[in-house]
Amino acid sequence: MAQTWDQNELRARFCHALSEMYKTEVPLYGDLVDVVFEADTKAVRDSQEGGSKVINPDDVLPSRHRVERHGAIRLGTAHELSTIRRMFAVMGMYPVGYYDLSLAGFPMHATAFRPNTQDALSQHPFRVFTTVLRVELLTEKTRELAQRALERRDIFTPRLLEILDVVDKNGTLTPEECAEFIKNGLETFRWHSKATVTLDEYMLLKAEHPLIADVVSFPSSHINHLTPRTIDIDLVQQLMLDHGMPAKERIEGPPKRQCPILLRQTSFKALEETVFFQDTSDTFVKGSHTARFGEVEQRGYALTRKGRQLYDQILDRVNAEAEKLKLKGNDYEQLLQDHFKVFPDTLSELREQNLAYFCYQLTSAGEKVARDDMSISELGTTVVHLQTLLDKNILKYEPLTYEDFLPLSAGGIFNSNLGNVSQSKQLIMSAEPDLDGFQRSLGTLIADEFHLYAQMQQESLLHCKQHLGLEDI
Ligand code: OOG
Ligand code: NI
Repeated sequence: MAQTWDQNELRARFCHALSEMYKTEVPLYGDLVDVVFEADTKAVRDSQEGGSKVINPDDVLPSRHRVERHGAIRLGTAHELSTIRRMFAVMGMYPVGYYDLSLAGFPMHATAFRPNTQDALSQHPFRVFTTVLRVELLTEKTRELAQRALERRDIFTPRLLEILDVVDKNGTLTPEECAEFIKNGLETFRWHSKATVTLDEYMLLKAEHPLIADVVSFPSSHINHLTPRTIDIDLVQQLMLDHGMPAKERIEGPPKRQCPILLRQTSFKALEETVFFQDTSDTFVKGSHTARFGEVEQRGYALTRKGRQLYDQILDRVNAEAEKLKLKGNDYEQLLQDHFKVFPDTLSELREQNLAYFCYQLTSAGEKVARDDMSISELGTTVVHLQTLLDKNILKYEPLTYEDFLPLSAGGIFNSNLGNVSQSKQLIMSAEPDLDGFQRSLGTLIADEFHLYAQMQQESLLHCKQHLGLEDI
């Protein structure tokens, strides 16, 4: 069915409106956006002045960077998840990747709602990491309390639900309905300082796990952080400290490299905010809650399964050794750098060893070959090896950007923002992942992120093959 609205445009507008709302709710996030702008401007200037840093100007302007950000929300029920799925689909955002957070001791699992084609990503790459509580991993005491509180709330406005029904029934949205969609959609993510539980109940939930309290105690699924993308995260970290912002101690993820891989992230620590808890006599008591923060990320190359395995192996070794030797701070960074030396750090090695995904394109010489059939025969055959086309400078390649998340570094971020966790952590850590259960609640299948990258790489090769008039590459 032909759509009557532009999903990419709606996503861009929604992301902008959400960012503006979050700036008024968490002013420090606005400061962070300014710091990112300052850092990126400086990084571009330095690279243009011939500094040592190699920055691909395509990565800078006009680019995704100015607008790019991700957010994170936490949901409580299957109904909330399936409705969020319908809401994000209106903006061209679909579930990609399954993240089992029980590995890090959280009674939750997650997916990322994001655009899933290169075209949509290049138009506006907004994504939302969406966690869902696994009530079956709670103790009986908190499970009942959580279920009761979650049943009572409705995180969607009635008008939003009507609009979603219109989309499902007719596949159409008028410009007025799009505007209402944004206005009503924001309500789902708005912060409310009035809790839906009593202070005692909150403390009980929090004692089991601070995240349970965050999911269950409020009438909406407030956005818990927004994350702009930067081209120089080390500089942002430095500037945050210079500006006296409560920055996290270290940048999560891989170390700084010539060829950046996956994702590096840092944040300012969550703020303690005043909350009014229900009282038995329908009045409120004052308390506080710590959950909302601002984060920043630098995106690197998407790794293949093989590349990702190597990354995970190295990180596991680093963490085991750091724990044994009780290494922290600079010592930890040094250990990380040392261990990552075995991860190839040139584009050609990453490609030849099948560690990262790439997009192939015709060079200008290649374009000439494509225009002039005669030159094709110079290649001698209609089936040409990819390496030959690269050697002959007919094709070139560039790495695909990693569009997803790193649950373990997410774990680091969770931990630093929510204080210590309880003994029930051990129990949670022994739980199995539950992809089937997640998909059942979602009401659809989750796309495999590796599959999406492989498909993009394959499509770029197909495109080259067709242009060169080859049978196969
Ligand atoms: C989600 C954390 C995941 C990231 O950047 O890895 C995330 C959460 O805190 O709910 O956003
Ligand atoms: Ni995040």
